[in-house]
Amino acid sequence: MADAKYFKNYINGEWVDSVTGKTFENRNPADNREVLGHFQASNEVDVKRAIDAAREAFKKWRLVPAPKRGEMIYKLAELLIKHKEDFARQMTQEMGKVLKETRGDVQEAIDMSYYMAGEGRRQFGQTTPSELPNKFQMSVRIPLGVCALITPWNFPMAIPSWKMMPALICGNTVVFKPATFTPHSAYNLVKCCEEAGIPKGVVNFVTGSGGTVGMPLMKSDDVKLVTFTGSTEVGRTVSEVCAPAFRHVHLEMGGKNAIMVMDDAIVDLAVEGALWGGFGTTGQRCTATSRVIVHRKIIKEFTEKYVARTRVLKVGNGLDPSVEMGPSVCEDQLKTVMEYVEIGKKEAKLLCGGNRLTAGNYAHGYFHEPTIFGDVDPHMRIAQEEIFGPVVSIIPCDSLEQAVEINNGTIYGLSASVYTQDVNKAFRAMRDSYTGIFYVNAPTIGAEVHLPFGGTNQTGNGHREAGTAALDVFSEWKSIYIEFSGKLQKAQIDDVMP
Ligand code: UN1
Repeated sequence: MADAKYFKNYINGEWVDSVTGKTFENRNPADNREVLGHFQASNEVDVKRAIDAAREAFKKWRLVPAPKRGEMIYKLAELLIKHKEDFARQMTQEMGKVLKETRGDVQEAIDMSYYMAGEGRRQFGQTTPSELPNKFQMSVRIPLGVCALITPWNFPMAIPSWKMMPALICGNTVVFKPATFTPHSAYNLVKCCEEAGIPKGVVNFVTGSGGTVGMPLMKSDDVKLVTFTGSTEVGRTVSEVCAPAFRHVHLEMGGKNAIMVMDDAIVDLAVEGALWGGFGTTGQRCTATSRVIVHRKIIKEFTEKYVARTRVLKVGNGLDPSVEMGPSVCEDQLKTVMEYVEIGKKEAKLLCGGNRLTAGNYAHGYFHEPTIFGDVDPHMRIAQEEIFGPVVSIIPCDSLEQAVEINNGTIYGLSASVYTQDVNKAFRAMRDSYTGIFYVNAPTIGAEVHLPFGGTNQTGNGHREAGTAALDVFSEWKSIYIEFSGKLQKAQIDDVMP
């Protein structure tokens, strides 16, 4: 383990040490004895250098034709394909989710790169008639400048790509601060940027903590936009720190997502959905299904089947292809899970799971049994607060209307779904659920890159990433009026009617 690799920051096209001379360890959550690498514990001086490099590089990058920028991003996508298997394995090692899912994570970055490469030839604006004769008008997108990307550990390559690719295609330069639990996946992405020929200073990479790297990024007047994915609590801080300068802030935060299972649903399908939505990524998705609202007429059948399937889920090291659920990402996250399980035991009825796993191969990892609570009241803490772990609450309901009301009754609004065979119910649930994402006969996870991703209420601040909506985050509109009348014409004042 002593030969674990030593990784550097990437500033202005050079791989450099932090001025602090300090590093932090990246460890495997499935076996915390395993040190995977040493990463720079950077500070505000490193951050300033990265911002200066990005500001300087912006002068040229914004003038590179967008289709050319797209070609580089396309090349980056091809490099991700080439390295997909290695990157997936390294991701499983550093954050624990199973190999199938980490392959999906890299694939999502590939998808986003191809998608945004294409935007190099679109980024459409509007042309519109003028109210005056011999006058032309249009709107065009312009880049903002330096963007700070502060990204989470649960989708270590996908989510950075949701931010980086639209930022770059719009002509911005970036300083990328990845989560401290997943610097290796971030490094892999940045290495591909370098190899794809993205010019020096356009993508800068600084590792370290939120306090020493994230905070100076948020406070810098040279940063035009901060895009952050993480907890609602930290998002509030980002918002507050950026508010005095009116710095643009894009936030993607917590969720308390629900599946609504109606009495006409195909129960087996709903069970599979709740299993994947609840325990995929060990419940560590902002879109994870943490509530299942089930019609009383079928709740017995649903619960029995769901519990039976959950009991046999194989928990373990995500590199083992037979494993279905990996560990929590770290000790703190596991503690949070355990605290909520204790709260749940007092509030509701424990149906399965409920314990940390410590025997045998589990001894050095952050493993917890997939856990289900029944008889949950929608107002209980386990039904209201984001847990970010393998804990699901089953909440009974008597009608679609009641299910929707329960679904809407949290401070979040990311994703929701309904299982029903009745098209009328499906459309009503779709219309009345106040969430940014909605599924019919599918769980609350599984978004694709070409539709907007984000949520209502305290999940977000009104923006969306992915899809063309991402372009609205990473560009400003400029409206342009061109006179070819050869005279002064006055909008709203001249009467041009014959
Ligand atoms: C997240 O929930 O944290 O929609 C991101 C999905 C993935 C992304 C999830 N494509 O499930």
